[in-house]
Amino acid sequence: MHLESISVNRKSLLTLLLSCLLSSSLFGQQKPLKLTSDIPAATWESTFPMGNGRLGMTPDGGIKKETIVLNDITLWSGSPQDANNYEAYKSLPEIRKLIMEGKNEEAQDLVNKNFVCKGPGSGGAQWGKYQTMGALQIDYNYKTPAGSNELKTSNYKRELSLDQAIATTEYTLDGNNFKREYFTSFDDDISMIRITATKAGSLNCRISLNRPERFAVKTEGKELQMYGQLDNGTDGKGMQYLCRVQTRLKDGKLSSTSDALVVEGATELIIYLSAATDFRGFDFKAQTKSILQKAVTKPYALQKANHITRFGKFFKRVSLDLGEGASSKLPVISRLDQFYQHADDDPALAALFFQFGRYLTISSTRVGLLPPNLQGLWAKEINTPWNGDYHLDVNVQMNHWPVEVTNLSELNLPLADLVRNLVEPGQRTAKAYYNAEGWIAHVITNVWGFTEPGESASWGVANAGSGWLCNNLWDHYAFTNDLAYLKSIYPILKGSAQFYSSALVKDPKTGWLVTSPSVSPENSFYLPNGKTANVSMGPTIDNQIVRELFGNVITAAKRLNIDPEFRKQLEEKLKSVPPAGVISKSGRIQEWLEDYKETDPQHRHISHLYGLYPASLITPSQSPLLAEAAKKTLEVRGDDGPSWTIAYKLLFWARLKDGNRAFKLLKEILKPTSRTDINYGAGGGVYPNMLSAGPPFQIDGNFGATAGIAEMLIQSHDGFIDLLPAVPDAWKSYGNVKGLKARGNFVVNFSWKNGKVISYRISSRSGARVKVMVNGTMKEVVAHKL
Ligand code: FUC
Repeated sequence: MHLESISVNRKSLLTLLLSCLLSSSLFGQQKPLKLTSDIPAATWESTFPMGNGRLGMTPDGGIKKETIVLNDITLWSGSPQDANNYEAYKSLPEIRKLIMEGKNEEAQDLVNKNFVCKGPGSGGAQWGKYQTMGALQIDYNYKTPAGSNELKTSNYKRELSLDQAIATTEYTLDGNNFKREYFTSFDDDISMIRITATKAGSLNCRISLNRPERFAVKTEGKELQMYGQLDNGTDGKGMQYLCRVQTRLKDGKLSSTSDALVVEGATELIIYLSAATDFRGFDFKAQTKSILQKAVTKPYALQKANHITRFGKFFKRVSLDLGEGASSKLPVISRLDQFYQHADDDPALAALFFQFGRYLTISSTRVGLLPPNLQGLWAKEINTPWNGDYHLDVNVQMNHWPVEVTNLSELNLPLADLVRNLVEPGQRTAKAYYNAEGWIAHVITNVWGFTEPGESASWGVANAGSGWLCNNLWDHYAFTNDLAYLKSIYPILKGSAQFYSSALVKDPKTGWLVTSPSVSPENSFYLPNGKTANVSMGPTIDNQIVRELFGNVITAAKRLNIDPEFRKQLEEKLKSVPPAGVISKSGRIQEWLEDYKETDPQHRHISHLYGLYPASLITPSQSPLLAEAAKKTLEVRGDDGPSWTIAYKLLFWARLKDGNRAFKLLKEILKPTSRTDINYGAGGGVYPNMLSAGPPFQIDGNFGATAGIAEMLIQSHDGFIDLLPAVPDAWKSYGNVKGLKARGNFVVNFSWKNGKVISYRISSRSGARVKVMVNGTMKEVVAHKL
């Protein structure tokens, strides 16, 4: 077998070379990856987000007054709590009996009474919230001529460079060019802002810190500090945080008031912001001090270069070129407007959006810390929507869907850490409610390890959360082949499988083993008596998740050569787990064990297609009938919804190999919007900063769409690498991608023209053999050794 780096045929290669020579856009070159705006951000949703996996910053680029919202991914109110109802298991037999008798609404009443968490759950202060760290405010004094209040600025520009993770604001005032450069350093772990003016000594400003609540500001010499302690829901002594600000000036003078730093007559000003919390006992006071002390003495150019290099180690792993766009040079808001009208004209916007998703992953999580929450790590408020927590019925999983395929593998590990911390509390919950072995987490969690059912039966008793998380953890192994990692997560996966294995009940009608009680997130259905309920047994998503989890644990036990007894037990049980899908009378995938009519046929959750994506239980080649039924399901659900829903639909259609339909959904998700009200129905899109709008801002739509674009270009869930499985007409003429990952730890580069792959290169560390589908032909190749 020869090493494979093929030329598909000479003729097409010649055509390609020729077109490279003739066209100004060189093949394989990525377009500049920038978000731009020609006005200051009037809303937070127009600010460009920056983050180094811990610290976040969103400057609005204001000319007179600049507000820079600050974040630290660990800043949470609330505290650990035990909200288990230890009597709940006593109601379990009755709840299950009522469900088996078709009295779901009565069962639901009983769940609400005895089978939810104790206390207010996610509505309580102990649950907590991911909160903003406040804001840095810079008030500029331009010393305008006497009597004139007006600032006549020109050449205003804000930019965010995705490949450097640096934002800038520039403008001219009275012939003086001002420039601000911002980054959250990947090297010094500090936020930095460098402000320059071309006219010597013309920079005057006041620097202050504030927060909507729980903050105290003071200066200590030339250092500005903000300290606060959040509510923990018990004795008020919750998490503490500290921000320290110091500056470095070229020319001019720095002074301090009791609560601000004042800069006069500088030509250059560098602001260093060091911040931290005492999450997990972190010595935040000492740490912020030593970080700051080191940073302020370093040459700025070196700091900037080191930041770019460290960030680039992640970002540069993948490049994507889909061709030049007609409006590539325009501010992002105008590009979005035009894209919605004429999506085919700006393929570069899709590439930009894809890379923006990767940028957001790199910026919002880091190894050893927390996974991105509902807002990544960017929150401007105290009362963050849905507490800015972790939802386990799609949202946190979606946040991780692009991670492996877009070559950011290690950024999946913070999720594994979060899940590891759920095992112990989840064991208590498994016992309290199901008298079962293993561990379970239901539908929501926080940094405090909450695993109990939510406070309402209608959504809170979903059984699939922990199994779904485990399947996400498995993906990291599937993509990396890392046996040491598999060994480390095996106890987590096994514990989850133990839960389902001991908690499943036999459905007398079919003999299948199913969960009970549970819900299909967060939908409800009509009972034959006309009443409605959410609670049922064996909703399809649970069956698919259990099937996948058992399969993964069986494979893991084999690969690790351990646990033969448990493996056999699961193999036996798996025979009675319901199939990947049941086709309903209407030709769709049935959402519940019974063919109930749903109360909301266009419900935003499409949980019963879990088997199609992210799992590979339903594929057009292996299970064509189920794939057809999945299409019908999607047709009835429609194409709209909150942005995460649209992204999920994009992924489904990509798996169904319908590139044009996936592209239609990409267009939907890129619909410009400014809505920030809480929305459960139609209305998703993106804000002027390209962050996704549920509305309100919720980052899963960005991550889901990024995974979706990848899934249109490459798939590897069916035992082979499929190149260009769902390419839409709009991207057919030409494209080039480098660095995507496929399951089995392969790195894949390829390019195409007129919808056909014209060259590809598959590499791996082991130089393994792999099957690859190229232009409809299956090949078996040996990967290049990395
Ligand atoms: C789930 C979804 C909602 C929203 C929330 C954060 O509950 O049903 O639409 O995304 O999470």
